[in-house]
Amino acid sequence: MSSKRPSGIKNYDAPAGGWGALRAVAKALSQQQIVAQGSATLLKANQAEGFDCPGCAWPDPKHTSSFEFCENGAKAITWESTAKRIGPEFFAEHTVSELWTWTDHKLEDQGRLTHPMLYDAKLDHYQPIDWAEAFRLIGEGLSALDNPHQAEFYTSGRASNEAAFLFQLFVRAYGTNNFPDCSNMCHEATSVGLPKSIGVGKGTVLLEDFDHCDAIFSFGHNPGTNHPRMMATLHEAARRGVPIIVFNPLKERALEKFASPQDPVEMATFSSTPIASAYHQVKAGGDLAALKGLMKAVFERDDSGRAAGGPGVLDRDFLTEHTIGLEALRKDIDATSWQAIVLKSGLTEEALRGAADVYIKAKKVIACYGMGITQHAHGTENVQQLANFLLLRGNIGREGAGICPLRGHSNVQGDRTVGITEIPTPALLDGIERAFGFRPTGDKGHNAVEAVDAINDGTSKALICLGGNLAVAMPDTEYTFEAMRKLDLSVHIATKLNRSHLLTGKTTIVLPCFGRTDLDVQASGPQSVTVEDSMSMVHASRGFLNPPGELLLSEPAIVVGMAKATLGDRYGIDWEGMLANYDRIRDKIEVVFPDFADYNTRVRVKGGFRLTVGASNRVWNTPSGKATFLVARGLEEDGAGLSADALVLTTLRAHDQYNTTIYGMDDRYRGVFGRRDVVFMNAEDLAARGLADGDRIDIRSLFSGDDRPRGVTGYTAVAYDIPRGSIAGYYPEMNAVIAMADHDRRSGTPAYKGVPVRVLRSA
Ligand SMILES: Nc1nc2c(c(=O)[nH]1)N[C@H]1C(S)=C(S)[C@@H](COP(=O)(O)OP(=O)(O)OC[C@H]3O[C@@H](n4cnc5c(=O)[nH]c(N)nc54)[C@H](O)[C@@H]3O)O[C@H]1N2
Ligand SMILES: Nc1nc2c(c(=O)[nH]1)N[C@H]1C(S)=C(S)[C@@H](COP(=O)(O)OP(=O)(O)OC[C@H]3O[C@@H](n4cnc5c(=O)[nH]c(N)nc54)[C@H](O)[C@@H]3O)O[C@H]1N2
Ligand SMILES: [Mo]
Repeated sequence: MSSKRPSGIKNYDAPAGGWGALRAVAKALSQQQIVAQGSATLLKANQAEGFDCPGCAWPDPKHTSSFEFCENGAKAITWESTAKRIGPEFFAEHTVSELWTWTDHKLEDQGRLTHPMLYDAKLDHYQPIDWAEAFRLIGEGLSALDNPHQAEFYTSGRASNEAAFLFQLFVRAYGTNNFPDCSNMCHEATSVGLPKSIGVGKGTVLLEDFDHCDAIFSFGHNPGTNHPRMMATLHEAARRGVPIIVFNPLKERALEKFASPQDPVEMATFSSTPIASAYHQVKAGGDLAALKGLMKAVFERDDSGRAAGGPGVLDRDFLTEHTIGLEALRKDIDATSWQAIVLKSGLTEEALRGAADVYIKAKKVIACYGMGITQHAHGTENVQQLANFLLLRGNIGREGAGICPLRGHSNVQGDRTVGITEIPTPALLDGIERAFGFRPTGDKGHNAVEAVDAINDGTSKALICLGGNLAVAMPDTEYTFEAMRKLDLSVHIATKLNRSHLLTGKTTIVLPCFGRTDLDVQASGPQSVTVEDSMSMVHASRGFLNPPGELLLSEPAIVVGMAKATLGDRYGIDWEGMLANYDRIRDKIEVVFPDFADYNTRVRVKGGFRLTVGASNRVWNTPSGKATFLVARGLEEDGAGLSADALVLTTLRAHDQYNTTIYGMDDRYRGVFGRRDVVFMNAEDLAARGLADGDRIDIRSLFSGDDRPRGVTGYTAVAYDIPRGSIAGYYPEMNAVIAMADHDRRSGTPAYKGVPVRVLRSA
């Protein structure tokens, strides 16, 4: 690569973590104008006595008494607890059309929302309204619909169990299961795929299992940026000599080497610890092939071992007692050629055999995975093949082994557990009937893709969002934006201003709510909320800062206000009683979901409690009562029909963002500074198109399911260590390239990480 790089692009050679991370925290604190109060805020995060960092869903170690350092947790907290505010004066000063021209970063960086606001189309301004009026408009709007299925109710995964439970109760009492949810864009492939494999749609490991495992397989996640507290765990495992085998198209710095800010020696000596023992740069979308290759190598080793008179390498006792479906899997893997595996994965047979040998040698294996596995048209199958791989040697349901999906939002898993689902089970309907005396409809509702489609074609006319930035998070930006502008009623419960709020319909309302850091005082006194982490641990969180203004309400209070205005006293639900004391909400959650028995007692124990995950104890809640090997489709279907110059685009989070929230313009570990308008490409792919590092390019979608043109123009190509055939750009900018219809048929998860595209020189 030439030494003259495009502007803002550097070769980043330092380890992840270390002093760079500490410097970034200091910068976040000063930018949010909270230097004085900020460090106190940080010290309270993720402590056992009860504050849950909204940064991610990685669990807290029980034994940590002091603040666990995490750069991006610090950014999440300082971003929320900023001293900046936007109230009526701000909105009087700026029209919505003007705000539309601002960047996503600038919109949110204005600070916390402080007043309920109603959009006035004539003036093109948001105007303050009082809460009673806001609730009245919402109640009126929802009551005016022909039927409840014309409304959509979105949940983003920051909402607490208490807020989400009240939200689903309100919506079910109103009469629909239209629950599009951020999980639909995230780990839905896990929620849909794993129950069929192992009887539960959640991870099976606990944090302690990492102390006992003797190999870790990591697929498609970037913990140095998105789950930084996980780095402490990986750092410890690596120092213990545990092989860590990574499958990721990009060489993510933290997975290569990491300096732990908790380690005084590494900090003092500027040294670091290598994390991955082997780094396999699989092609974007090549995991199905890689997993089939790994299993093929395991089967071959088993055959040869047995032919030589040995016991083989499969865990036969486990397979016989606990599983079904092995023959069918074996047949599929036998029918898959190494040639196809190598072609589709981009990895050599030797590399895959080497990784399989590590797997075979290890007694206890944990497999971790993130969006690189789930966000594909075959995301559900990816997840199931990963489960297959673990099951072959009994690596699920015992100490030191298991499957570990890395959830995104801090309570995305909990929201699903307490009833945010478009497909209610009979048990859920029974539970609500038991607790509240009415039986909600069982009609299947909409997931996120179906909700946007329904809004676009006019079948849905109202949208209420409990947090998030739905329009920007979803694929097909232009299509989604058009849809949002057709709404009769759109309501956003939010902490900060974002672009979804600017996509106004007939009646558009923004309601300011408390965040996780704010002290929530109700009639009975200060309240705690509860959340469930990636490992099914439920624990309490209490805010500790004075809320940013007099007028903000808690999310439960806003849901109760909407419910009363819409439902009156339908079904005699005691909304006010539950709001006065969140213990009463938890008492009801426990009636609906018996797994929460003694909720209020158990959640007050330090560290909280774990929900039942049958598979962790080898209880398989599948129809057969056994763990089930599932067969995925053949590799030849991948990319069938695409032209020879097609590339696969994957979309990534930069180090300075939280989903659609852009904290800053740097992506330090990838060597990108002050810009996001870049696309990472292999140098040979550039050369093959007559392009060079730094050239301006356009990206066109090759999705063939409709005639709608999709693309982005004027991006800068950056030569990068990424497999040939794969390119990468940033989320959410690249959503303009992704078709709504390009999603996993089984789970509805958009194929954000496997987008067929063509790259051209900019005109
Ligand atoms: N600071 C911060 N923390 C966050 C978030 C955030 O935006 N910022 N978001 C939160 C949320 S909601 C979520 S879901 C998680 C997301 O956490 P991750 O799952 O880590 O998210 P991504 O950045 O989308 O990228 C995942 C990784 O997958 C790799 N990858 C891309 N395509 C493929 C592929 O086809 N195969 C394989 N094997 N790998 C691939 C990418 O190179 C990248 O390293 O993080 C949560 N935590
Ligand atoms: N191309 C591409 N698209 C993707 C992804 C990808 O990898 N690539 N990832 C997908 C994934 S995994 C996810 S989870 C979605 C994320 O989708 P969302 O969850 O909808 O998006 P966020 O950006 O997390 O939402 C940010 C907004 O939430 C509000 N907010 C923050 N805290 C609170 C709070 O405590 N309460 C309330 N009520 N509001 C709050 C603020 O107003 C802020 O502007 O995006 C998806 N979209
Ligand atoms: Mo997510």
